[in-house]
This record gives sequence, C-alpha cells and structure tokens, in this order.
Amino acid sequence: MSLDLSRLGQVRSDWTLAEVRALFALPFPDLMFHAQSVHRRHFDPAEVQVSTLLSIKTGGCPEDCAYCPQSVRYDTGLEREALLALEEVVERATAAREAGATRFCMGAAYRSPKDRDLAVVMEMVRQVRALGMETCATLGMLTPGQAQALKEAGLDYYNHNLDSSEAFYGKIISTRTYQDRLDTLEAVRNAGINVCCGGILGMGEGAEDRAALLHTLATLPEHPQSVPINQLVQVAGTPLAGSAPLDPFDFVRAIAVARILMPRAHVRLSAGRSDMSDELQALCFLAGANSIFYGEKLLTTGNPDVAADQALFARLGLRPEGADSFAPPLASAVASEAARCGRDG
Ligand code: SAM
Ligand code: DTB
Ligand code: SF4
Repeated sequence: MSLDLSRLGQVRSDWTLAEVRALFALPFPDLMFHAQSVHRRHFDPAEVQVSTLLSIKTGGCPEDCAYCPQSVRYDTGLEREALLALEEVVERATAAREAGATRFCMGAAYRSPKDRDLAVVMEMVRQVRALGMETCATLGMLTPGQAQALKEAGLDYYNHNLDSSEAFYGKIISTRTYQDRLDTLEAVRNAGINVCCGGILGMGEGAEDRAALLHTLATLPEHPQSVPINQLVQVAGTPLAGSAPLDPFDFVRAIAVARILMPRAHVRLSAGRSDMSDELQALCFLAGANSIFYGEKLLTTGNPDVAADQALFARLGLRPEGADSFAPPLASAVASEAARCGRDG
C-alpha cells in the first residue's frame, strides 16, 4: 500500500508520485470522503473565496499556448486591446467589489511585461488595493526584480500556471519551457507574493499527466496559496478546439486530490464553469474547491453571470469568504433559478 491514510491532512511537501497515483485510484466515495475530511480540518466548507478577473491587455500575444485565444498565431476573431487606462481598471474593480468580490485579478496577454507597462500595472495594484480589495496579477514571466517591484506596489497574489505535467507541456507550448515557469514561480515566492499556480485539464492529457501536475505543485518548496484548476475552454481557431472532453468525474477527482495534497491552499474551480451543470459544480465544492472566478467574463471567454452564482450559493448555503452573504441577496434570482430547475425554492 503506497498510501498512509493516517497522514492525510498533514501539510507535506514530500509527496511521492506513487502516493498521488494511489489517491487518484481510490474509489470515488473514498476519495471524496478523504478530501472532505481534509478540507474541514482547515476550512469552513461553506465558505468560498470569490475573485473577479479583468483582461487589462488583450490578445496579440507572441506565445503559442495551444489552448489560448489570445495567441497571435491563431485566428480566433478576438479583437486586440492595448493596456487599459488606469481609471477604467479602477472603475471595473469598484463594480466587482460592489457585486461582492474580495479579490481583483488583472490579466495581461504578455510573454513577459516591459518595465514601462509594469509601472502602469503597479499603479493599478496600488489603486485597487486602496479600494480594500486583494490584488492579483498574471502578466507572464517575471524577473526577480519585477516580482520585487510588484511586491512593493502591494500585490497580494501572482498567477502563473504550470498548465500540465512537464511531459505533456511540450505538446502544448513551444515558446517557453517548464523551467521558465518554475523560475518565475521562484521569483514570485522569493519576493514574498502569494503564489497562485495550477493548470488546465481536458487538453488531451492522460491520467498520469494530471497526477504529475498535482505532484509537481505539491512538492514545490512551498505549496501555492491558491491552486486554480481550469477545465479547458475550447475556443474555435485554437489547436485544442475539438479536443475530447474530459470525464467530469476525473475533473472532480483532480480537485479532490489537489485538496488532499495541499490542505491549506485555496483550490479554485477556475475556467470552464459555464460548461458545467450546477450539480457538477456542487460536487467540486464537496471535493474541496473553495474559490471561484465571479463575474460574467473570465479574460476573453464567458463565465456564469453574477445572478446565477448568487443563486447557486444561496441554494447550496455557501457564503463568499469574508462576508456573511452576497449583499444584497438576489432573492428573485434564487427563486427563478430554483423554478428553472423544477424545485420549489
Ligand atoms: N499571459 C500570461 C501567462 O500565460 O502567464 C497571463 C494570462 S494567461 C491567459 C493565464 C492562464 O489562463 C494560462 O496559464 C492558462 O492556464 C489559462 N488559460 C488560458 N486560456 C485558457 C483556456 N482556453 N481554457 C482554460 N484556461 C485557459
Ligand atoms: C487561471 O488559472 N485561469 C484564469 C486566470 N488564471 C488568469 C484564466 C482563464 C482564461 C480562460 C480563457 C479566457 O477567458 O480567455
Ligand atoms: Fe499568451 Fe498567456 Fe495566452 Fe500563452 S496563455 S498565449 S502566454 S496570453
């Protein structure tokens, strides 16, 4: 037996790949039970952290990430947009705060930011923070000096994903290496910024790749504080459009294994919720997901609308982390959502 169940719930960075495989191989009810037990030791299972995303610089990216609508190499019909003006970003953050988000994530389609653009993003970070929100940015590769500068501007989180296993990575991206990504993560960690790092499932990877991705994340020098698990959003024109969809239970399994491996991390049910039923999302929350992107848009693709998420939270008795409920509760949205599902409210 390669799994010592008595150690589950401990924060460890010495997981072996055999242990990760053994977790994935558990019968679904056992895996869910262990994930729930670990989750409840470290978190209130009714609380879900909510972040809103904004694309502050869209499209025209020189990288060739095969999933991404923003790469200049694929014709996805996306309209490019230069770096947004500071005022617009602050306006959008204010609106997100009013809708109940506590963290604002700014994403830019850069391979790595130029220093003059970084200076603008730093000012965005300062002003969004002054609204009382947590800040997150995802701008591509960073040098240690750039990470330090973002820390000094008050950045709370930096998102930079490993995307998949090292073995599968080469089939998805050729313009930068796995090691480049690990180097950026190191720069962010050393600057004292919280690391947000996860991957994408449903790109045609195998079960072994999913195990290896989670193993790599769980054996970094420190667990990422936030682990986004994205389901591929298939965008016409990208090489991965038309990929065979993942078995939803395998997606839930990955959430549960991430929860067990990284007990104190927020595991984010990230991109892909628009393609999921409410019931599948509920299973993800039961498996230990405790963070979502909230708001109609991710970066360039859709996300469930605010009313639908408020209704889902109300139906499941979930609360946004750091608030009693979404204020004001959208009672009419809850009622109409329940009616749509044929229930009596
Ligand atoms: N350009 C920066 C970078 O790649 O680091 C920041 C933005 S990039 C869009 C952030 C992350 O979004 C990617 O690493 C990837 O994991 C995720 N992502 C991009 N397109 C996606 C898609 N179609 N489906 C799911 N996740 C996606
Ligand atoms: C992450 O892991 N997922 C987010 C965020 N980090 C930046 C991005 C999802 C993007 C989905 C495709 C799009 O909207 O362009
Ligand atoms: Fe560029 Fe980021 Fe998209 Fe890759 S994922 S093409 S780096 S915007």
